[in-house]
Amino acid sequence: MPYAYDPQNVFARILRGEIPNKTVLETEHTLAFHDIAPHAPVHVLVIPKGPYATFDHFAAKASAEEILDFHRACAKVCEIVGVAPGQGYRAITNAGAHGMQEVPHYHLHILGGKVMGPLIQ
Ligand code: D5M
Repeated sequence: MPYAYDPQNVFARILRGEIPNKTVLETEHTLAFHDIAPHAPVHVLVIPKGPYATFDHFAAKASAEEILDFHRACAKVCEIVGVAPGQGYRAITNAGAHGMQEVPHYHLHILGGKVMGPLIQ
């Protein structure tokens, strides 16, 4: 099945400026902002600006420039919010129904500021 993307998802609306966000970092291809319902003292979402629904969609279809920009932005976010270098963090992504993904635009959660619980519950 080909990859699909819903342009009405909430992160697409943030990227179009239709919904406000608390920006941590913006680059040419990437936006990072604070999660609206944080699960930890630090909870930042990093998203590509391109229309990618999941991690695998992004990894398969984005350009090398977008992929590099995204990961360099993630590293910069870790530095800005003080988790790396530092006490560390957890970076996770959910995909699809089994991953319990709520927003169908690829995003990496960067969580920190406390010791995380077990990964699998
Ligand atoms: O996680 C989706 C995440 O997106 C979840 O932690 C809430 C967050 N969210 C939803 N709407 C907003 C807005 N408007 N601003 C910031 N954060 C938001 P998932 O991995 O898809 O389950």
